[in-house]
Amino acid sequence: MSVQSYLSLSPEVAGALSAGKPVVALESTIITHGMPYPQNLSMAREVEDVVRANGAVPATIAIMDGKLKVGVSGEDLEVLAREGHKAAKASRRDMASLLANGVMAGTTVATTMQISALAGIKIFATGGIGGVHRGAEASFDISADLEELGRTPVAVICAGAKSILDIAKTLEVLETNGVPVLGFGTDDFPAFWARESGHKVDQRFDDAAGIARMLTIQSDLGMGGVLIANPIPEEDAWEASAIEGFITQALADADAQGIKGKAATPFLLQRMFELTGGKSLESNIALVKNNAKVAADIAVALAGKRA
Ligand code: PSU
Ligand code: MN
Repeated sequence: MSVQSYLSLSPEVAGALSAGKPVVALESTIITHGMPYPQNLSMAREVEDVVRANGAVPATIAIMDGKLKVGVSGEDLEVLAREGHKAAKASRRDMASLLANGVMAGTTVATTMQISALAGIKIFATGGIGGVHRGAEASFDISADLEELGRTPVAVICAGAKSILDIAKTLEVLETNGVPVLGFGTDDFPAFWARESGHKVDQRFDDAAGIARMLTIQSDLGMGGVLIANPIPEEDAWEASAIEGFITQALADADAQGIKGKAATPFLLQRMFELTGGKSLESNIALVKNNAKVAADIAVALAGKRA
């Protein structure tokens, strides 16, 4: 069967894509594994609303009913949010097995990029990407997101990488994989809850039009993904020093409980939620919405260039 036969596009997304209208992909592991219910559901709905309010069509992507769904319905969003950790977490290697067994799954950044590319979507907004975990020199735990960014031509708008990861090593691997790391209005690569990590981005762009020009050239050159790092809004940001203690504690807890592999990121996010009395989640939701806005602006600028 053709690749297309595994895809199921909502009528709205299919219509927008064939008309050349701006579309922004959204991932679903953030719904199933990244946030607790019911905040995950309200976040998912609000982020779709932000994309619409800024002139683009949202396409939340998930694996459901034996299909790669692009633009899940309101009911499907609710099913994903309630299912939470009972759903699978789909990375690149899981896709064929999940489809073969008809298993429901949230899609990670890597898998959402893959499915976006199959559907013809160029822009994708999320919170934070996976990266090189602290201690990776022993565990070898490096997210498949970094490899996918190197090969799949989709631009990912994120708030950087969380400092539960090793940000310096994450940036090194992105460089090895040939991934441009752009700062949106910043020279410093943001650290998710904090606006700065102390590490530089490759290039800074101050508006969506500039990014759209860059993405057009990247595509003309036949190159892979681009990472666009957009700092969390000032009013929702933490000082790096204020959050480091919680991160150290969360990492120590993961170690003590022997949490590793694909369970690591969801566990650390949940521990951060508990340790910060829910404040890490409020910031997380704010930064995802901020990324959705920038992604919609870039998608609109790109659609204008093609028109
Ligand atoms: N970071 C977050 N929230 C998330 C994730 C990362 O703040 O929900 C999810 C994304 O889907 C990302 C995945 O692609 O975790 C990375 O998982 P891993 O480290 O196992 O590759
Ligand atoms: Mn991993």
